[in-house]
Amino acid sequence: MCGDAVEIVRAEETLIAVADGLGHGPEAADASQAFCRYVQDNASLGLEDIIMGASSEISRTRGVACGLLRIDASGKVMTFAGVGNIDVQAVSVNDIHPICMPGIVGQRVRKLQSFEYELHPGDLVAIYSDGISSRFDLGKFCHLAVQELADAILADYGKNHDDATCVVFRLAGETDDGRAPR
Ligand SMILES: [Mn+2]
Repeated sequence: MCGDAVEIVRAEETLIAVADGLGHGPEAADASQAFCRYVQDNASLGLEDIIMGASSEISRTRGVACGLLRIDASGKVMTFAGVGNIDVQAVSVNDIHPICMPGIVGQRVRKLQSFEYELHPGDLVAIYSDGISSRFDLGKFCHLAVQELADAILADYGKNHDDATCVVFRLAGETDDGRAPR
């Protein structure tokens, strides 16, 4: 069983959740899936409220590391909040380097912080669990369509002793120089 889980809630806004249950096997999967259910049921809350609420909701489980990424209805603003070893890389005109707070959701979360960024058409963003080595350079994969890109990152940088998750999106619309992004 995969100890990681992903939830993507698409309404006016888009919410992407990546969770890595502590350890591996069924108990890790139980934790990450419980986290994702909470996200699905509470997708309209603020990111920090989702994480705090989930932390008490899943306290009977081993707990998870998580990353939550929201793209607003305009598609122009991205917000991120996370706990533990979930990482984000982006190729954008802006510097997008959010960090996760220390802790384990479901066990102890002391402090949360969210990060807000402006997005532009063509921006490419990857959010991934620590089963993917963070040494990869997302910019080198830019020429690929998003599914191929996620597959390539998993194939080239997935660790073989951990569950691995990688979600990639590219913002649609016309880029500033008039090119349509792939
Ligand atoms: Mn992991």
